[in-house]
Amino acid sequence: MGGTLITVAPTGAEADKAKVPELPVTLDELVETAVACERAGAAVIHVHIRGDDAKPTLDQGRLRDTVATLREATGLVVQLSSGGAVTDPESDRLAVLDAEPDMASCTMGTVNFGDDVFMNRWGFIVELHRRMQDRAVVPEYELFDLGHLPSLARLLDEHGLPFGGHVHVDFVLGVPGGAAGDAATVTAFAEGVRRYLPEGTTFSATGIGRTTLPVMFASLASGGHLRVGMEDTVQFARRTPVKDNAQLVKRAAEAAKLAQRPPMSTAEARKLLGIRDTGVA
Ligand code: KMH
Ligand code: ZN
Repeated sequence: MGGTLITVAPTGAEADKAKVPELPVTLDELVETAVACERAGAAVIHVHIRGDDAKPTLDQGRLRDTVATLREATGLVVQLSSGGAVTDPESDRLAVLDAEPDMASCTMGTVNFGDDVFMNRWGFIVELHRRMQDRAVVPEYELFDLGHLPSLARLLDEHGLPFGGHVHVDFVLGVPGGAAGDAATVTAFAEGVRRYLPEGTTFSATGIGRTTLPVMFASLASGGHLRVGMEDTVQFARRTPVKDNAQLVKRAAEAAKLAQRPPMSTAEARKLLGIRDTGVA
């Protein structure tokens, strides 16, 4: 078995900078965190950006600057979130692809999201998938519930494989309203990948809040990859806030080494995921 792909999700759209001062929200903070996380073992960065008011935005100019600056400063695979915040309209979420990232997320169904609803209509999913095929952007399919597995099988069956031909999915577990963040659920998802998705499909998993550790260890035990970051948890341990994203990546890298599947380099990640050549090593 090969190495472990570590994705860092440093910001998200939900945490409040006023309550979590360590959250990277400016471009400078994001780049500083990206450099530190690459050094600690991350190969992919899942990016949500914030405006001057530290609130989530999908501003096109900022997205383009962010992609260019991260490419200049790091070798990380740049994955933009097309999920945005629950309030973002579909048109803005589709326009994320205009910023020409290496990858973008694509959530495979509507899910309750705490007190909100994270809306992902079938027609929207199809449009996002097809635009990514046209623009040579590699999707990371986000699965919040078991039903998202057969939905992805249907998408691939009706609309073809993603750009590059490789299918990579991420289990997002422990969202209130979605699948639970525990080892049994990771096992069920991993089994579902084998049952519904093309041979060679790879998966990572992330656990929200206190489910981070069980999901991390269960994913490694199931042959999966890891996503960590302050988008998903701002607590490092009980009563101990996360210091910074690199602290979470370091812990994931240590766990991966213990599992004898050390972190993949960015070059290995590009090859595995089938990222188009943008001149970045
Ligand atoms: N912020 C959530 C509503 C994604 O990035 O694609 C959606 C999310 C998923 O974070
Ligand atoms: Zn996200």
